[in-house]
Amino acid sequence: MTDKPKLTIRLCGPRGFCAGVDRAIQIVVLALKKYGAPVYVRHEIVHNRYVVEGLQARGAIFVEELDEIPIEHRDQPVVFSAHGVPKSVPEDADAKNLFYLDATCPLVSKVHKQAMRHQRLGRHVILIGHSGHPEVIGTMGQLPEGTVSLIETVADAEAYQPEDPENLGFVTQTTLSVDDTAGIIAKLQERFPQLTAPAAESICYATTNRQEAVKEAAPGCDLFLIVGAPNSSNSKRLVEVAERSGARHSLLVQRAEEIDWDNLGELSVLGISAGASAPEIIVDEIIDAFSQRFDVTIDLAITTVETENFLVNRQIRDVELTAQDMAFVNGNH
Ligand code: 2E4
Ligand code: SF4
Repeated sequence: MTDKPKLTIRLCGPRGFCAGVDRAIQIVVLALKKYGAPVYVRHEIVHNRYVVEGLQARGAIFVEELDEIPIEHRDQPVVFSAHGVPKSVPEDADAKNLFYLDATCPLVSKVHKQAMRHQRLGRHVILIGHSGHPEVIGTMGQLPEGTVSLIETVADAEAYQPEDPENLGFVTQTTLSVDDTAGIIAKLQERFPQLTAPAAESICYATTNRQEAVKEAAPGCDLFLIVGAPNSSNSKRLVEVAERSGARHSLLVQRAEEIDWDNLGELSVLGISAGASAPEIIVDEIIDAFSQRFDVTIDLAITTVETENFLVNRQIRDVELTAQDMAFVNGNH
């Protein structure tokens, strides 16, 4: 007999690493193997401190801009993060004679292409997204200044005054709230019936699936923990989805040590999911921390199974990963 209080953990699936994150981390690990340290990475490869520190320990150096790469290291590779970069970044890398590997998620690149297609067909581009986020900076930076307008909210969609309302096309950031975005698009379509949608959905499969799983699991949860970082757009959206879908309270947590055990309130059902950049090893760490204090039963809340897999850049496909490398790349080490 245990005297610990009973706790049911509803563990969402899919959760954690998506195919784009897996690929981006693999690119840095493969580059380190093939070219040796240091490998520079422009911006956090994905928004997760554990991943960044793990790569630093292997010899990666993170910078925000290419200018930070010392001249004597300009023969070492630089990797662009999964969030994508404005066109000016590869141009600048070429001008500096740098060798770069682009780890932009293929689904972000797809949005870039859709934005360029709108523009080629004479449409002013509306980008729905969050100001200042690196993916938004990257997508806006595919097009000349003044040819993209950023819309963040329904209020922005209401106030927007385009020069040519008949010639508009939209794309979105890949990690937005599915429901909020639908509201913004509905408002834009109501005001501009000619507005052209992208040929394919911009919010990606991983964002959609993680939100759907949280939505299903949230009703009746006393607390919903989302493993993820405060600068991770997709993780923050999961916190909102949990609260809106019926969890009494939801929190973003980066590591088990952050949990404020004395202030969790009455707990009998706990939801757990993880953003696309959060490694599974941290989910395990958090479940272990609860198991030390509660008599835990795990209830899997799985809405779909993902099989997506993205190939890494041609130049590094010949490098082999050890089992330990693979465990790190998959978030299990
Ligand atoms: C690229 C695109 O965009 P977000 O802040 O959610 O990035 P994060 O690094 O947390 O997640 C991976 C990722 C990267 C998601 N979409
Ligand atoms: Fe790509 Fe979607 Fe993952 Fe972002 S969340 S890296 S767009 S698969």
